[in-house]
Amino acid sequence: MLLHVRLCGWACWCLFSGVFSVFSLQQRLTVSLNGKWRLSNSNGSLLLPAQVPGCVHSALQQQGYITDPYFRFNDVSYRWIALNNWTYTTTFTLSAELSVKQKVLLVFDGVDTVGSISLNGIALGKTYNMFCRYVCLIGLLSPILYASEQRKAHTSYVVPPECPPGVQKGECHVNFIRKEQSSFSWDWGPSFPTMGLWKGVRLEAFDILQLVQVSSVPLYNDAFSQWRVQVELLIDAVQTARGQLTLSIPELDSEQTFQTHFNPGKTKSNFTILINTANQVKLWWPNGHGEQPFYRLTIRGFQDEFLIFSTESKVYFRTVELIQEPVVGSPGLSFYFRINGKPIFLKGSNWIPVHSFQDQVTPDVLTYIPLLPHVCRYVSGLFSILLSLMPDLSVCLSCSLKNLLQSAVDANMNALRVWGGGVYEQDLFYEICDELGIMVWQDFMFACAMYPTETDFIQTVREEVVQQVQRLKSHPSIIIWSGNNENEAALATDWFDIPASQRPKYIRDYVMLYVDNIKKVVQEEDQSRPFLVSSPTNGAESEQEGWVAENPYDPHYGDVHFYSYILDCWDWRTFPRTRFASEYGFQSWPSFSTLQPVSIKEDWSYGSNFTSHRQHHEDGNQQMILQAALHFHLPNATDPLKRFTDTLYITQVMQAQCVKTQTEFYRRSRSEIIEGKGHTMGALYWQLNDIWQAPSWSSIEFGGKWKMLHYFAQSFFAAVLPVAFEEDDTLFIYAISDLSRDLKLRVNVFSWTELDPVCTLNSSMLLVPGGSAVAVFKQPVATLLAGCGNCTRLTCLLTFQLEDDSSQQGPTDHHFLCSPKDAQGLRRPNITVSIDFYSEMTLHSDSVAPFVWLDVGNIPGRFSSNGFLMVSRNRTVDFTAWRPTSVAELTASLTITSLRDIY
Ligand code: BMA
Repeated sequence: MLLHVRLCGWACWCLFSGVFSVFSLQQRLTVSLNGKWRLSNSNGSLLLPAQVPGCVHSALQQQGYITDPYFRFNDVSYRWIALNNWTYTTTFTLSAELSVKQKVLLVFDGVDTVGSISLNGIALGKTYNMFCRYVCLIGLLSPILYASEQRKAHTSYVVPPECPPGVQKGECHVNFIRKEQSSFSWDWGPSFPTMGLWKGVRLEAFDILQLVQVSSVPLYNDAFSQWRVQVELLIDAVQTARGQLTLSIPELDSEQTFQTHFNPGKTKSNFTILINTANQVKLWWPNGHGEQPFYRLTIRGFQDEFLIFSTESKVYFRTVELIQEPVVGSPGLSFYFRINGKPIFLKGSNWIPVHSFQDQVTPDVLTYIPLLPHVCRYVSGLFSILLSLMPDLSVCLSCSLKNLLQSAVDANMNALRVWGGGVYEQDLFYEICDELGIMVWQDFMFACAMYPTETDFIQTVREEVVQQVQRLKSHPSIIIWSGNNENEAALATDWFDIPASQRPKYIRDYVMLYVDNIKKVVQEEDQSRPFLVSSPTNGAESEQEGWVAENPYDPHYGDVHFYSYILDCWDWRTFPRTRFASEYGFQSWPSFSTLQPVSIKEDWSYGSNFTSHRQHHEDGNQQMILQAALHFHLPNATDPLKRFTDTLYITQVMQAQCVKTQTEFYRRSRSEIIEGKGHTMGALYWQLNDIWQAPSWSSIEFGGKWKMLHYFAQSFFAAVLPVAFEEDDTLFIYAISDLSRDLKLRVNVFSWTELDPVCTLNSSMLLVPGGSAVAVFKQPVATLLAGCGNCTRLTCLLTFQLEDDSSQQGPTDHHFLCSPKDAQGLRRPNITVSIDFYSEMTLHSDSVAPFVWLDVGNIPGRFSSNGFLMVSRNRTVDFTAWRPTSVAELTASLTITSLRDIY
């Protein structure tokens, strides 16, 4: 059989005819068509092998037609690829066994994006939506040309934005194609409008019926104090058949059998299994609040006592509620999540696509490889040989889902928002989130744009939503569905200069897409979790106002996105005291070792063409420098490379300190209402990860390396955290705790010139209830300094920590009494280091050193802490390598930078 896929994009289901006969379960056959296909461009001048799943860019690179698409300016140089049409072709033999089946389906799990599929020259179907599974043959159209044609055909009114801002070097009209919206460029990402069979292709052949999809949703009945599990089966049957279905969760002594019948074609049926109340059900909890236990659910189908299918899946029990109710002392409504009845503060960040080419995202489960001291000592030569034989691990680590999600949890996050301009992530992503206790705020894939509402567009979106909700709803990690990113705000605050007379039409379109269709479909498919129409939104209040609130950024309602690059980020008064901060952040540059492989020497200055090419946010490079200059001396080295790397460093210091200040403000606003605002219950900064090597808001670089911000996040998201701030020259320190604890505070006052504290203050023990932020210290700064040697704001700084009876609880935090650029007595430190065979690094410093940054270049791995304030002579830090390394390699690669080293 000759299978063609001309690219444009869906999952097609193609039906092959078969001979009727009755077979049992064992005769269901699946034949993978993944592997090597042929790929050609429209005039046939390029013909090459291509891996499926994969995309055209990856195939061209793998076959040596192009070099690394991420190198220098290749995002623009390789635009020709997405302006062409491409055809994927394969041949396969239909085995005798397969061809006698009653039904044979050709299934495409993901086609990117607009395509037509033919088999032996016969057209089978067309694809239009990257996010749908199609059953059918594929030729792919240029997504850029398709989007532009769709735009041209839409003559009655404009659907903005027409194009992204010039600084993004992107392509236009991405809102006209159901494809990853950021693939046409974003303010942190390149334009690589991909094409390909980005998920698997297979033949499915069966008799009688096959189980296409199983999902299960646990529901709790308060009145009866009983759990039940709603099981939904999507069954494809060849003919009407009667049968029995048995659901069982043996560990909970629960089993039920149902008489049922299967109709021909694809049908959905729901069954509910009641959980035996004699059992104590173990609940799934978010990270930091408990375990993530699951139970095995077995589903068996019988016909005439013959087993015709059997499958097993995991069930996790938890409830989720989004609470929007009046708040005492505050106008508006609360906005927080209750999991298993417990209010939970969401700590985390926003997730964007891990790679421009999704086929290069790896599932890799990292095994940490510690240095083996004895082996190392004697066979260090062997290690070098091993290293040279290893594949380039940094390539796969960069895209490892496990590595990124583990990094989120290791930074004490309990939530991630899968942002609406990317992709619905692969199953593995949600499975890992289930296992790690990461709560997922799941957007639907619409962002920063208006969308068409023609019938075919709405139809494909409805299919997309049905498929995605059915695929994902069994995951306890997903705690909310959210319709879009910032489209309510775009309408409310008129991003696209829509004339007042036309506004009602756009609002009608908005309501039609997100409320009348997406919301309705989601609620038909899943009643077990809340749905929000947009982010940011005023939630229930937006609904009252016809779904587009006058001000969706109102801090008294819903969630808020807040960015300000110009205002001083050390001044917490500039931040909105919102109910829930779902986006906020500052940019920084990744480290030199991340940039080096995609650049050359002439690129390594802050004013180079490369540096401005990779910056996709208007004035971004300048904003970082201006923000940094508010509190720090800027790098002034005469050596151009040192000046460049010092500049990368200072942008990371600035970002880490800014996001720390803002996050601490949100966490300490949890229990208070001030001037009618507060009870903040979420802090998700923008953004966790990067799609390529470029400046962005991320805390993890492309390649998996933690920026200084990510090390800071480990502290500012800690379960127990002390936070200091000033108001009218009075110093306040709050104890914030996710857990109920008796805590006391210790404050150390240091002079910038000395490594021993000038004085120490201790508070008495106080009960800090779980889930609260409590003031534990209040003193005018002048009084505090007067009692502490000759300290002034310019000569001294504070560190502080919480302790229980026996030990320190949570991290040590710091508070500067002036900008470090004004600090008197801050000297350039001499920091020496020794590294042992366990990759433990012992640092020795001869003076106070702020923002001490350890960097081992391109050795992948991470430190136990980094970017810290060194106020002691000695400090040990562990380095966990993600591939074998040696003391010699670490020693040769290690650089140490602190604030005073850059000027
Ligand atoms: C928010 C996001 C993204 C964007 C980020 C930084 O608006 O939703 O669209 O990348 O800000 O500008």
